[in-house]
Amino acid sequence: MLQTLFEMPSPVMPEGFNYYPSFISQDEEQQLLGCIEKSDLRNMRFHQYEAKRKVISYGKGWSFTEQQLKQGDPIPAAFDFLVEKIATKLSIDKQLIVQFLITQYPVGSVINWHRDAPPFDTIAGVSLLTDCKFKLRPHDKEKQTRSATINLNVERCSLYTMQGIAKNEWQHSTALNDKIRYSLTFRTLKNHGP
Ligand SMILES: O=C(O)CCC(=O)C(=O)O
Repeated sequence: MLQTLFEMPSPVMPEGFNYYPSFISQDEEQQLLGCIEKSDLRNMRFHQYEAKRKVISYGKGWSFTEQQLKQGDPIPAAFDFLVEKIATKLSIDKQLIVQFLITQYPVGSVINWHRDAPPFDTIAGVSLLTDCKFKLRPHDKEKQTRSATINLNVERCSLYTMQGIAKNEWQHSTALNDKIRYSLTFRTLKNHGP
């Protein structure tokens, strides 16, 4: 009874944002962590600034400095099962997933408010090792009131997807984490037709 009284209602998310708890199993999480161990993650650079978080990008990555897409190494085959699982959830062909970013958030790191890069259409994020406080607020400054900010507890092993209004008209960020977290982010391109 007490638990029911104090349970927080699920926040109302912007159109185009979907959340799927327990998207991967704990065994799949371990398998992914094993693959990540072999990846050469480097501190994220943004112009002269070096962020605390470490990343490695595969496929068509977005260069912030040059403001264009750059073709990188192909997505390693070890992650195929996850690409397929996400494509199935999105009801798309797996070939449309053209970008894969592994991000390691050391303790005390964040990703600040931003909108995702313009050429991308759908973003899919899987969280490993720990939960994270994921925040969304309108991109339009006049609408950025305190009450307009949405906080969602994005759980370990969950998936979120963002497209349309949620991607283009909202910004997102994460709160400071107190445990190491990995985020696996997959992206499709806009205008991917023939
Ligand atoms: O940690 C996350 O899930 C957010 C990732 C993100 O926003 C990004 O890579 O641009």
